[in-house]
Amino acid sequence: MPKRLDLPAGFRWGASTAAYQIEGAVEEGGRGPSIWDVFAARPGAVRDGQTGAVACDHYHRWPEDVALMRGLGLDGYRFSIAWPRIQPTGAGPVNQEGLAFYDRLVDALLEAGITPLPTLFHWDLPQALEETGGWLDRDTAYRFAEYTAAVVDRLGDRVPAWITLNEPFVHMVYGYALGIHAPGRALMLDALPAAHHQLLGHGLAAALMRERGLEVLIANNLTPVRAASDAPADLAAAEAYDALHNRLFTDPLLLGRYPDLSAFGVSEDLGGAVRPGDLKLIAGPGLDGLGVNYYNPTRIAAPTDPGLPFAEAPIEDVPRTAFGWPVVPDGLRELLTGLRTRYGAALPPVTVTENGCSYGEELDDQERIAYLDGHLRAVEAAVAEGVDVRGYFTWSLLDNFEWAEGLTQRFGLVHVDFTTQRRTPKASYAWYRQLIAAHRARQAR
Ligand code: IFM
Repeated sequence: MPKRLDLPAGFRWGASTAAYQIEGAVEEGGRGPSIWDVFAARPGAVRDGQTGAVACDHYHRWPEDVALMRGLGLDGYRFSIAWPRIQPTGAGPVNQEGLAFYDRLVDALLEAGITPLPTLFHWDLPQALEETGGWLDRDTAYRFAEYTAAVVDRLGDRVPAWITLNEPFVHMVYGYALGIHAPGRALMLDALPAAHHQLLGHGLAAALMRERGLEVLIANNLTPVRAASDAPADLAAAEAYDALHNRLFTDPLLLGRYPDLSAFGVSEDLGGAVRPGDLKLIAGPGLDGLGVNYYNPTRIAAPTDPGLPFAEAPIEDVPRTAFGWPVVPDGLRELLTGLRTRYGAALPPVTVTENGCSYGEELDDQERIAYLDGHLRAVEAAVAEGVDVRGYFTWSLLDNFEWAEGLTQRFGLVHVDFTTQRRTPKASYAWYRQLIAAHRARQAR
């Protein structure tokens, strides 16, 4: 039985997924190729040569997946919309069959009493846009707004709140700076325009969603940054890393300015990418909610290589997930309270839009239960310290395609046999269901 958690009335319980990680059916329904189809086909790009071509076959099995969500008693489901299903070439005519897929999904969720929380961009850029520069090209931001209009005009009558982007930091660093995710460019600091253009796309999309009375959120991957020691060189390195990982993606949204990146030798206009008026557009009248994706803290030391102003240091003496990620639940409390300290009244209500862990194939996944319990206790502590946290969406509903790691990292509450597509709820599924039911029963009293 889950232990009692004191979370506010109306706290929303959810689970998250993303299109390329679960849908499969990459050549069906008029979908065009995405950068992930092309990247995953490159020899050596993804572990064991796996791709998202089938993944969880959710495109065909979504009714079963909605039934699993209903069984959990979720308040909300965060999924992403595949841009190449809506605009196969990233611009121009809208593919009605693509919209119809999400239309049916939204209706089924509502019928199951689950509020849809769609993300408009979770890394699967139409390949045609990569060929004109991807997010390095300013024009992609305008194409993103055009695509957003097509989606919200169809679904906005039933979907009140939207997430524009998922983890623009990870997309920029892994996709454009290091080349370990699609589109596979290794530009190091020359990748920074991809940060600005994603945020510009957010700003343009947010403006048109607000005109339609919709709520706007973004899901940022954030990490509390800990200096390896109190030595000035370590502290300065930690500050530089914090500016790059966290502040680059929240300061413009919440404060209307970029952080000081001079430690990287980068100018305030990110090498000329920022034009007059952009920051006003990005900040707009403010977000309706900040989505926080938390996995672990980061420990930073003074640089060992002259190319960057920081070096990552290991976090010692903590358990690790199958991915090797450190398990530090209190880092979530530290992150949430740190956001409030940093942004004060400018911080909108927060929703934890991702948090979870990969472990082996066992159905009796007690490690996952302990992980989730620990992190929810960190949310409870942050709420007790005054942070306005409105919900928790675990990553992930299903075991799925974990990007460069292929099908080897299992984050699901539900086990997926990728040969038969059989879904089997794990012990964590029953635990989460009981937790949600107990919370709801207390509210009803
Ligand atoms: O699977 C990813 C997800 O797509 C984005 N956030 C982190 C998850 C685990 O790596």
